[in-house]
Amino acid sequence: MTSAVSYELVDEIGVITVDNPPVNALSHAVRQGLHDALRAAQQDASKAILIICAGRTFIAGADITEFGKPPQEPHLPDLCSEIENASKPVVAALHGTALGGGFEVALSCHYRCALATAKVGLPEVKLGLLPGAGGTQRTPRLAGVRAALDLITSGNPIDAAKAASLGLVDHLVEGDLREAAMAWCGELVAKNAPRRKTSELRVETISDGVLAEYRSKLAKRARGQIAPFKIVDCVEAAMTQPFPEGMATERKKFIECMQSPQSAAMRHMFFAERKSARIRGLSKDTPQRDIGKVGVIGAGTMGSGIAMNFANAGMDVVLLEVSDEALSNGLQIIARNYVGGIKRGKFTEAEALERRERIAGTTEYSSLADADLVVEAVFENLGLKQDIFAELDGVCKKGAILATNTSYQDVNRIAAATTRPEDVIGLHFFSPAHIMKLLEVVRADKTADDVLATCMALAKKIGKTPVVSGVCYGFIGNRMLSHYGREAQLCVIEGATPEAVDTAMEQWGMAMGPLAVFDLAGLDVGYKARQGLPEDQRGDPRASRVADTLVEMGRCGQKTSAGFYRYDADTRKRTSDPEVQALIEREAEALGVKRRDIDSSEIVDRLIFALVNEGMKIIDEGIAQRPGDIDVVYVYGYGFPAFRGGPMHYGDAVGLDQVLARVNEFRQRFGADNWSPAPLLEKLVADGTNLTDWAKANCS
Ligand code: 3H9
Repeated sequence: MTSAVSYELVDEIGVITVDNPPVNALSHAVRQGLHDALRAAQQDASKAILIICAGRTFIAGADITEFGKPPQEPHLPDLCSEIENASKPVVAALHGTALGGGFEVALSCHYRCALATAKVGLPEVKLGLLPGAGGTQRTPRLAGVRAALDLITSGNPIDAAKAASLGLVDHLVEGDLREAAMAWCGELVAKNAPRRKTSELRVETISDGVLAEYRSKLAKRARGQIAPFKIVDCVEAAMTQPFPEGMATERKKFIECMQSPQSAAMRHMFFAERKSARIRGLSKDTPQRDIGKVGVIGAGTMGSGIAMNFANAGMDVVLLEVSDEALSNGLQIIARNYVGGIKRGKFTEAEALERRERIAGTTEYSSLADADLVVEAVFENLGLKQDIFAELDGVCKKGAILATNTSYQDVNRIAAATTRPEDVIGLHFFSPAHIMKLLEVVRADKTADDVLATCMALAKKIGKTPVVSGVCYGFIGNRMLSHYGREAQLCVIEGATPEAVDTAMEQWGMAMGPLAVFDLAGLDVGYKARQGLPEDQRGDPRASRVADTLVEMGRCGQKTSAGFYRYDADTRKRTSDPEVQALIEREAEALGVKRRDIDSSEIVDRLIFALVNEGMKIIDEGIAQRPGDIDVVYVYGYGFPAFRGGPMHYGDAVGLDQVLARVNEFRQRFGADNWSPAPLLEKLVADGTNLTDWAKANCS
């Protein structure tokens, strides 16, 4: 055995226990230990073998930290076939999350029992992979082809009851898992239960048409990704090939995925997301403040969505507005959002009601006196926000956290409006706030450590992915976006149509093209933000020229059914508008811009390298703690494709020397105002290194 796996013979049952915290990942020590224990169990007096795990979960998958390193024997597929070919019945006892390679171990066992609270799944696709230890061959044999396709291409776990209904789990148990599993093993031994080899089951066949339909659905749902299509190929092989050949097909395609840049990008995202929760200079045991009651100021779209997050997580919320009318509008937005959630199957009617009832309305600041946290979400005006914080300073209890949802304003100046700047922090939600995963947590100069630690933990509690940002105009996400958006709009003025720009970016993998995003967010939002800035800080006036004119024509985007595009009032489908094209050509002429053909590779490079270059400056200034944090911001907040790993990972994957060469080319062609290479980019290229290695040495 190894330190990660122990074996004992108890009442005729050979019990193999995996104990490899935190999630019992299948490291080399676990695979070796399982191999050794299986051998021992087959040589002693045991009549059945039980595989069970210590700690919080059954095996949660292959050890992702070993990927990319030379593989060491025993390999997982071989171990799975050793389990299946064992001379005695093997039973898996599942709790927690039996995922990926862990679930494949269970599928190789002859019987599976699970606690009702357990979840099972094959999430490899989320790492740009496919199940590589028989998952694509054994799942369709047990659950049928369609269920296997849904489970493996989505990567989403299912609960034990669903797994049992699909035939993936045989027996649900309650109470103490070990006791219940031992008792069931005893029953199986008593009735001389046979060894049931999953590989020997027949696979039901489905028609080619169904598979073709599945592939065409995936072409939309998983645009640009390779793993989901290889998964369908493997499941098809389970239908058309004998088990050993099917396994060979799976192996070949697994290796292709493992060696793909897409999987490297998605594995990077897995670790970046977990790392982004760590705050440099803050110990893990920093005390946290209790948050039971939350105040939200402003019942617009943002404030209402923000309030729902806290109510959904079981907290009491007071929503404050200046007038009864505005308050009632906000409460209606909330009611509508809950109805939407019921329709989408997010929660039941009763749950929605309970959550809604946790949100009380008020027009009195005194109602916030006992709130543990207040989030201000009024429109972007520094003076107004400072007035609100001065008022909160007078009203709120000692120790309350005072947060602003500002997208752009200086959190230090907002904090300075209070006598307790250490309690002030930025919590920047993304619209729609009750749905989007990203939360930028803005650490101001005087924000106390326990305030920051509390907000990071709270973010997790309300289901967000938090990323810490320092204070600067637009923080991490919107500061970078202003460069991306500038290039998108300059491409339009210089000769590309809005559709050409959006299509190029969507085909590259962005969830939505930039101009369609502007229309969705409301062109008036950017317009007002620009008007609020001194002229010399409004950026390249050529870039916003078309958007400003559209707003002045009353075309504010989707909400007015017209912006860069025209929108169908019912379906919100966008269509191009000749009127906008004529406007673009007029404005270009007025600006003296000679229009030309711009190909999609120039569009993509200008927009994405503008992000990478600004991201480098943000890292250099310490606004972001590490490059991976920026990637998390972009993937979770801006629709950047996870399979490209976020802008900073993408820059590294392309090669920083290539990025710098293109940035310098753009500087020559378009001027140094918009294209000054980041000093960190120049330094890393001069040093012959990349961002990943630099981050390992410089960012904790
Ligand atoms: C696979 O199995 C391939 C096979 O088909 C074929 C092979 C041939 N490996 O998420 P948490 C770490 S692919 C290594 O914060 P939670 C994680 O980094 C794999 N480490 O906890 C973190 O470390 P740290 C298929 C792993 O309770 C710590 O554990 N499996 C792995 O919120 C705690 O993680 C998956 O994709 C791993 N597999 O969630 C499952 N998993 O503390 C991936 C976790 O240093 N894992 N760590 O930051 C998960 O989805 C979640 O971690 C889980 C727990 C739901 C298990």
